[in-house]
Amino acid sequence: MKINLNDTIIACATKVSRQAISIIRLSGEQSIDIVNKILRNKLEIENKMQVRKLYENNDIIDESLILTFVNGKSFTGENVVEIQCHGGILLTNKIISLLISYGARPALPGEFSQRAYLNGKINLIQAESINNLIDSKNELALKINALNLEGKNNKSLLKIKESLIDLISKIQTSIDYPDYDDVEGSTTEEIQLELTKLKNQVTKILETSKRFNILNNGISTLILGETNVGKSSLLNSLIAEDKAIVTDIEGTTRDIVEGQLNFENFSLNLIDTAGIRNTKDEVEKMGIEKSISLIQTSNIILFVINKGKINYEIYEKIKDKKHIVVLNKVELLSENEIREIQDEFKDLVMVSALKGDIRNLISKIEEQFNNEDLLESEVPVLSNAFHIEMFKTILELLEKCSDNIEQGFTTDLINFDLYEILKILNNLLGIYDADEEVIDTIFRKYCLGK
Ligand SMILES: Nc1nc2c(ncn2[C@@H]2O[C@H](COP(=O)(O)OP(=O)(O)OP(=O)(O)O)[C@@H](O)[C@H]2O)c(=O)[nH]1
Ligand SMILES: [Mg+2]
Repeated sequence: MKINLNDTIIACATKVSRQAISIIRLSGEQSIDIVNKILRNKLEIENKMQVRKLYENNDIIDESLILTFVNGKSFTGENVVEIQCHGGILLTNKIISLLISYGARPALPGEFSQRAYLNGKINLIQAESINNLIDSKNELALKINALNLEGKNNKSLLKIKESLIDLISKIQTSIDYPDYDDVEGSTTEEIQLELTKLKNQVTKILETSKRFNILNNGISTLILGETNVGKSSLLNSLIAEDKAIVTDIEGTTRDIVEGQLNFENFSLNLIDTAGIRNTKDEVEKMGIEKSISLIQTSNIILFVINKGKINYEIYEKIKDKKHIVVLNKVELLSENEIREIQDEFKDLVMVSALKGDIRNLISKIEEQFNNEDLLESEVPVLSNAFHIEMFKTILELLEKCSDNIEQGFTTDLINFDLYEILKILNNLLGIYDADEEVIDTIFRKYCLGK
């Protein structure tokens, strides 16, 4: 369905429920006219807060604070009216229905943000960070999403774009003026150097984004080990809740049990699994297979061991992934026994899930996920899978350009791919007239006086 962008749209920005105030928002050319239909004292066409009585035919239905945004000074860039009416399901719905009957159309999900993007008020990444801000699970994610919303990404994206346009225009100039062999920076070595710089920047963006997304969505943390080592006890102790069943019977946990643990700067999505052992029980076997298959998708593994309960086969599978070896039931071991295990696993962390003594593990986890640097980083952070794909395509195109130069292809072919990249960047930034921009740069920076 093609949506009509000339419509004036309406939606309740707050939940429609029994509450002190509901905020009904309209956006579009007709916003003020439509709202005026339920007022006697018409709205002034200004950026202003105005108090008005609302009417249904001759009956007063409410007195509300109304905010008007005109001359592009709104979130969407269109005329916007926000009615802060008294809350209540019936009243809120009545006002919305009345305004729909006077010409407003119910907004589609995200349509206000979509209009803001189309009118150049926000870029795609900012639009995404609105969702993320609302869904933030921890303080750091909240701060980073707020910075993205503010447009922190713009600066860095614009810088990349500037380097790209610079490169395109140098190449273009050397194509257009083949006799003029003095266009600075257009030798193949210089172009390769610029491409490498761009590739490094894009790779950094993809890496930072990956870290941020793990942080934003929760770190998938697998608790793995032999039966009876205390995995479920550890889960319960970490989340301070009796979520998983704990018994001294081997093979108690057969399916996964999940729990969430929020730190100030990150969250763990904990997954307790079926203990690993040789078993004839079909259900337990399936549980064990599931535990092992989760190794691939987890971000970190807590490999839980006890004396004589170390599964080396599993350790081989996880040792090259991010992991922490956790020696549980440490209070049952002598110093000698501990030393023997420590000789094998230098970095192990000792805990007693039963006694709730898990401080060492918490500190180790905090060390591993110190993400404060993400806040300072000037690198843009992408959280939408589609935007990440766009950047992966940019990287592929840059690599293709490098390869093409290496193989001696002409520079016009390279510029063709660079233009593609520019289109993708412009799309993210909400700008469309790529060609004009390049021409602008040629004339301003590389005018050859001909
Ligand atoms: N002494 C001591 N006992 C513990 C500790 N942690 C767990 N246990 C006991 O060890 C037994 C097994 O604990 P679980 O948490 O069920 O072990 P599990 O690894 O989940 O076992 P499966 O689900 O069978 O794989 C229970 O009796 C717990 O009370 C600990 O730190 N110290
Ligand atoms: Mg268990």
